[in-house]
Amino acid sequence: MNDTDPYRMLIDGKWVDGSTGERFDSLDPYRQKPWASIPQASDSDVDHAVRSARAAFETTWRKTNGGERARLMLRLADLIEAEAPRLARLETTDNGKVIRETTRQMGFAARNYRFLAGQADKLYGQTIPLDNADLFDFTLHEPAGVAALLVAWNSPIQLLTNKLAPALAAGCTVVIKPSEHASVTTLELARLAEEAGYPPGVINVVTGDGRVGAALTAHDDLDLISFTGGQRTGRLVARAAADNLVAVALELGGKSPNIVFADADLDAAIPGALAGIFGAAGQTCIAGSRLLVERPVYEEVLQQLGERTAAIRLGDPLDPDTEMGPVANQLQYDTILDYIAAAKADGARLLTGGGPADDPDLPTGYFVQPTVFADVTGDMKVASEEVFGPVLAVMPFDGEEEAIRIANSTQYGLASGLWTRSLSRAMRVAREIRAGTVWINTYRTNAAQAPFGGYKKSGFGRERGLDSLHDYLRVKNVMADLSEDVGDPFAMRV
Ligand code: TXE
Repeated sequence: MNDTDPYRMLIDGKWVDGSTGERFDSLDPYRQKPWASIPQASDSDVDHAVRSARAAFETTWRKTNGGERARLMLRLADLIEAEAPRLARLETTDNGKVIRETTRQMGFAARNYRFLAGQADKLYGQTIPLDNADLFDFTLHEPAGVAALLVAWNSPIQLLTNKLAPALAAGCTVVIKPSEHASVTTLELARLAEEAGYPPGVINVVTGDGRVGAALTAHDDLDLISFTGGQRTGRLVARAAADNLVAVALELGGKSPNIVFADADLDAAIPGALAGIFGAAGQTCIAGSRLLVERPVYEEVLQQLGERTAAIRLGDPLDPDTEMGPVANQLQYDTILDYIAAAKADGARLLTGGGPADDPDLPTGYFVQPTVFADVTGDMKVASEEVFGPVLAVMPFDGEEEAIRIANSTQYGLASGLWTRSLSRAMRVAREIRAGTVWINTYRTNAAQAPFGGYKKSGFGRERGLDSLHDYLRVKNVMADLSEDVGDPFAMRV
């Protein structure tokens, strides 16, 4: 167990156990041992959290000026930065992501709070000149209200920050529900927010499994729900939002294409392909899990990719030299191995990997070998379904048109990458790809300023960048008649 254990939830400014006293263990996926004890919230805890968020919003928070919101966000960013090594260690222990990645993610989280802090006091409306000069019209950008923020286990702080930073900048209050597989850093971040000076009720955290998510999303006093997770749960969340007519934003992962044209700089494209699928052991929503390679360089790419993949260093995720850690939990481990078996059964050619890691230096942990399948065709499961693990499907193509057709052939549309030395080709293809992100000659590169989100069944709503504020604001139009002329009450005034 660790230094702050057992953890408690934050509701209405108080650190509490669940009202039933029920708890569960969070598992360290490398040591395969329980390492933190987390409370399981009851329906009444969830209700308490939403009511406190509502009370904080209505009584004080929605009137807090943007300068104060910016100040608090900057303070939170400083605290995250100061605590980054510890937060990274905790997150790595909780979900098995390598420390070099979690360390960078903590710095990136701080950057995101700072970027949107800069907007908190610049939520300008517009004055709108109308046809009728007697009318004076302007807009106000007001906070949407109480937001439920639900996130998955693969990057708890980063996924939460994508939602929490715009929510706080806009002036919403929040109830956060982290994944039961990795709740620790969310609770640690809530502690830092408390230290930064956020008033009670503005940030609440309820922990537990899907029952808590279901109770939260079914609550009838929310103004919006923002969810990151799998499609199956995403549908349930959207249904719950529909029942209460609450706004909803969904980020549901992808099956992103990473396209290598024959004129690409392969010295850059091969590491780009590795980054796309083996970064975070493939457990990222933006994983470049389909590598499309133009026929003239297909065999060369396979050969280099196979060699580089076989040399990936697996090990303790807390060791800075480790390149790939274990996958995050037993369920994910089993799911990934099932997908590998299905790819073999479907006739994909196994280039490297293809099963549980058998290295005797890895005595414990949910380790899956980094795996590459070649000659994958569109009808195979591994070409269309999100594996969420270190499994790459490589497919050959002939020419730009076929690359675009294959790239757009799944139900998803979150991210994509393309590698070419031709600027005009890069721009042409970028316009044709139906995805919220297109990377050109890079992959898995993020920026606080750049918006991120899905096309098609990868979801809707945008995170990061200025666009992220839209989900958390409401636009109010205010129109004043300066003429003092009553006019005809039975005809619409224009
Ligand atoms: O996610 P879930 P899981 C994909 C990936 C993975 C699959 C399942 O393919 O294998 O989803 O992962 C909460 N109402 N992604 O099971 O179930 C749950 O407690 C409301 C892609 O971990 O989607 C957790 O907090 N909430 C994804 C959150 O939903 C409910 C990232 C996400 O869990 C709920 C992660 C309910 N009825 C997995 N049931 C991405 N976008 O990249 C559960 N939850």
